[in-house]
Amino acid sequence: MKLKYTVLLSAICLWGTCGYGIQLSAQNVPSLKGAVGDRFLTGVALNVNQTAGHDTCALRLVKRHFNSIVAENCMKSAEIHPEENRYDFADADKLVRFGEENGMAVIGHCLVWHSQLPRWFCVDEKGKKVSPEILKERMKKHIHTVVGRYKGRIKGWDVVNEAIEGDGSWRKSPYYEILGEEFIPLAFQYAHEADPDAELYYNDYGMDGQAKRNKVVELVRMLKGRGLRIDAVGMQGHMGLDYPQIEDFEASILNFASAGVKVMVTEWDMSALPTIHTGANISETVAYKKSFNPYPEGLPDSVSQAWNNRMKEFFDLFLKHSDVITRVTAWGVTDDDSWKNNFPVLGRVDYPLLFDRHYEPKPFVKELIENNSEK
Ligand code: 9MR
Repeated sequence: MKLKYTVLLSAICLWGTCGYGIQLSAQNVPSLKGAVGDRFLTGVALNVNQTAGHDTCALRLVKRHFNSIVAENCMKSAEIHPEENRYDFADADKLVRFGEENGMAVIGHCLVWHSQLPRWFCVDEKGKKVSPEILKERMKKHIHTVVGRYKGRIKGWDVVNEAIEGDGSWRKSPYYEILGEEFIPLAFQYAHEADPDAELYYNDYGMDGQAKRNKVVELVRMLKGRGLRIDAVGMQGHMGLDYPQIEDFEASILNFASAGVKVMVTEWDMSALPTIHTGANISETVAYKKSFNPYPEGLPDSVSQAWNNRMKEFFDLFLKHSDVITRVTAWGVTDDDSWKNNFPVLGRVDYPLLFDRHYEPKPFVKELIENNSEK
């Protein structure tokens, strides 16, 4: 009797703390990954609070609904390689172990990126840019060490992140300034040397734009032309209620696929707040104004409906192109986890992810699960 009471009580507590998502966590209850099936991997980015095991409600959702994970931050070079002779693998190790224990495809993010780059990486002790030879050596060592550590355990790597501007020109990153565009094939070469079986990706935001789309196609062709491995292009998929146009997003999927690579939606989220700008470059922030943060207490039904309809439209697009799309990854578990609460304006309350702050699936996710479990 006492035991029954305790079990009942803990069930009520879990319900109260973690919401409907937890109910879905019970065995044999339909899930998002079940609804998607083998059409593509259903992925999510984890933060360190989650990989450390603290956010247990989120972890239950992750285990139930997703079959692929990626590190939101802990594999970036500033985190994993803060000083030239010091690596910090603690969080990344936890992430990889969690993925393995739960039979998930683990994705590595990211090897070469101008942002979250440790201060030492591209300069000498006097703060002057290092020579091309030194930067090549550093890149090689970084990539060989990180990729090598997880050899055979990571399905694929975002090798180069955000190297192209919206107008189709090369981003003038420290890598570019020192090595020119050559840093890109070098990074792919080093990654392949370190784990010949790992898939390799180019990842970027704003991929619906024509100029960037064309440049990415050119880049894929250049890498392939040199005999280098590139498996997929990652379209980050940071969206808003009024961008991107679904036709433009679709055109990019088709263009990338026809260049001979698979496509992944790697960082999917959709802001429900007024659009300030459409970029994802974290240095492009804007000062807070009350009018930028209109729904601190919750989304009005009309906005929620528009958001859900638009998310469904995009999800249907991903399903339509599941012959070329191999993974769709949400950039965080619940709305509370999202970087969008602080970008491009610090301190807003946004609603961009698949699960809400009570760990409940959003209506379009619920519908997707329910429709697909009836079949
Ligand atoms: O979501 C990430 C946020 O927590 C970090 O502060 C930020 C800087 O490292 O990076 C965010 O993730 C970015 C991703 O790594 C690359 N594409 C754009 C994402 C949003 O800025």
